[in-house]
Amino acid sequence: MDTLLDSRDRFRHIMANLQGSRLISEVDQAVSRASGTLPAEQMAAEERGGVASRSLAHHQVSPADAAAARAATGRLTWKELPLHEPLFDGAFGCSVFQVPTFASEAECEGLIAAAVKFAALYEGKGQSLVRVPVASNSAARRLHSRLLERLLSFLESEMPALALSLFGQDTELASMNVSYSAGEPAVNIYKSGGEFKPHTDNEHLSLLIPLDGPGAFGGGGTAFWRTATHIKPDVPYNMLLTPEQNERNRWTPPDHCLKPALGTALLFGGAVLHAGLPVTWGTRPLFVMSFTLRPCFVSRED
Ligand SMILES: O=C(O)CCC(=O)C(=O)O
Ligand SMILES: [Fe+2]
Repeated sequence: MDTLLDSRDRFRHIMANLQGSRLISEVDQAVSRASGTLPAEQMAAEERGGVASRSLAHHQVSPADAAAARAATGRLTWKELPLHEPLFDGAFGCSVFQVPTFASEAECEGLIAAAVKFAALYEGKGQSLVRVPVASNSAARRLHSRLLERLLSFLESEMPALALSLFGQDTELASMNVSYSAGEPAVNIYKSGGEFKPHTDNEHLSLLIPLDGPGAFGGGGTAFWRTATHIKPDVPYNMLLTPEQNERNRWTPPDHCLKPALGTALLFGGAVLHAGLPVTWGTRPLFVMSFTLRPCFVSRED
């Protein structure tokens, strides 16, 4: 009974949040750069911050990092790309959200530098996509913690209805337990020929951040499909496609391909079908993090 009431309350809360909310259609929010503080400047201020005093679900975040994350979310705007009509008001699983300038240029550069330094460890011979786990080095870990903190603050303050529907709460997200898709968070480095075939990430939320602008490579970009499969109807479909079935000439064209500016966050739910399209020249570095948040239960000794 309690559970039923809880879920009804939760639903009411979601609907209340949606009244007049920005989530119903594609809307650009007004830019609130009241302070005019640039992320790079905030970063410099953060670097002077003190020792970690609280943990962000496995991550040590300095008070300065946490404060800067909160301040930084106020300047962020977002827009929604609905992949198809939601089945009901407040269904988020079928949209891609874009948050420009989510990561600063300096943060993108820092992640590239850290990934490139360790790429050789994860690179197979002739491989055109290398996935460098953030766990491989402390510089990348620190940048990842900062981005995660910023994302959770952003969700709490700017997209509480989304947070509530995904995680079951819209506050104290940083105290929840976070788990990631295997090998993530990571920096994907695509070279010519590199691609990521269509798939779903199957976690609560995926965050992609291009670390370099669309001028740095040809081809590439993240493709999205509206439907659960990208295979033409004449191909016999099963959940585990053979490589032959998954040939590109058997794909239906993607419904969208996004190549946003460096530092833009792309956010989407775990059921959204997407792919990294083949890079034809240059290098395409991308931060990727698919994660799930669960309540942090504390065992009690009676
Ligand atoms: O390259 C992309 O845009 C997509 C990458 C991706 O989907 C992944 O790493 O899970
Ligand atoms: Fe993915």
